[in-house]
Amino acid sequence: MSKLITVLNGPNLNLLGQRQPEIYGHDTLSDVEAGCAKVAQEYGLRSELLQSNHEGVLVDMIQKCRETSAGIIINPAAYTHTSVAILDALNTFDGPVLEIHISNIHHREAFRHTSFVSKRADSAIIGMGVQGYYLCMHRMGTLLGQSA
Ligand code: CA2
Repeated sequence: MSKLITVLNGPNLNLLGQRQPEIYGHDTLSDVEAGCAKVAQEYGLRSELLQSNHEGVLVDMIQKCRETSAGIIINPAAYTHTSVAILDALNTFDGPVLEIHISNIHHREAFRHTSFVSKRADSAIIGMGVQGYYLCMHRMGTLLGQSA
């Protein structure tokens, strides 16, 4: 069975492609799911995309990854800037963790300039639109020693 990469998404990202396209673009989360699956397949990996608007549910999802997943790609959305609980959960996960932000958080309000998750993430991609998810998946392929 091929290794699973979990792509976790935080609050409001279910609205991707439906609001604020000037910041987040036109692609939906379903488009991202399909794009991630395609790149994962190139590396002989599988991917699943999950989204929740609730901090505790995201913590539960991360804990489950300890048993199911070889790597985590995470866009924690607003919880990026607030959640010690998500950071603590990620610290219990042994595999690679890659952080992605669609927008360039450093060009935005000061409260978006800090990331708790970056304390744990092995790398981060910021401000490359949804392409950032696919770049993270390529990086997962490399980190997990899979050839494209
Ligand atoms: O740029 C990113 O990916 C963010 O993680 C997105 C979060 C924001 O709180 C972070 O500071 C940066 C917000 C996600 C909201 O997603 C929406 C998508 C479409 C329409 C409305 C919200």
